[in-house]
Amino acid sequence: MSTTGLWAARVLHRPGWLPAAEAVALQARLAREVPWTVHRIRLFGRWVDSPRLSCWMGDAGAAYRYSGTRFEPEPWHPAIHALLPALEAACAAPFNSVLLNRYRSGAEHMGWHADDEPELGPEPVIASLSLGATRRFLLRLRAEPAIKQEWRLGHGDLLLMRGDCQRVAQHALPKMARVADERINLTFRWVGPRPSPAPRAAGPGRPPTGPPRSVG
Ligand SMILES: O=C(O)CCC(=O)C(=O)O
Ligand SMILES: [Mn+2]
Repeated sequence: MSTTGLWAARVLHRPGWLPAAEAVALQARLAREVPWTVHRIRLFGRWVDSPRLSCWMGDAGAAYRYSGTRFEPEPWHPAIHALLPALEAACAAPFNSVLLNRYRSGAEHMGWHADDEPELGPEPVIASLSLGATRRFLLRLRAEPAIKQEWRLGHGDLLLMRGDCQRVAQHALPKMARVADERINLTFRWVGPRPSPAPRAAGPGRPPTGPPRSVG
C-alpha cells in the first residue's frame, strides 16, 4: 500500500532549500562557533551520554525539557538568527528556539522518539534544516510501527513536520556505517505559549530579549 497520502499532510521535504554555498559556509561556521556539548539523556531508566553533540539555542526564556533534563537556551548564533525570517516565511510558522545536533560520522545517530514535549503544544510545527552528509531519516506510525517511510536528508534540505505528526508518529536518524562525513541538523521549534493570532505579521512579536533580526 502506498503511504504517500498518509505522510503528505504531515511531512514536507524541500531538497536544497538553502543554496549549497550558503549551506557549506553555515556548516563550517556552526561547527567552529557553537558551544557543542554532549547532552545527558535518560534512556530506559538510565542516564547516558547522547550519541552526538548538541546545543539548545533560542530566545531567553525558551527553556526546554526533554529526556529528563531541562535546558536553558544559548543565545542565538547570529547566522542562525539571520535565517529566521526566510524560514518562518517558508513554514508559515514562528520559531523561538532551535535544537542543534552534530553527528560527527554515520556512527552517531538518534533513536526513535517524537518531539511531543508539552511545551511544544499539541500540533507543533518542527522545521529541520540539514547541513553536510546525507543521512536517512525515518518516520513510523506509533499505532502500526511497520508502516514506515524514509527520506534522505541532504545538504541544505528543509523538512517540515506538522499537524498531528508528533502525536501519531515517531522519527529516527539511524546509524549509517559507511558515512564518514559530518552532518549538522537544526530543528526549529516554538516552545511555550504561542503568540496569537498572527505571530509576526503586525509587529515584532518576539520578547524584547532577542537580538535584532538583521544581524548577519
Ligand atoms: O537529525 C535529525 O535529522 C533529527 C533530529 C531530531 O529529530 C531532533 O532534533 O529532535
Ligand atoms: Mn526529533
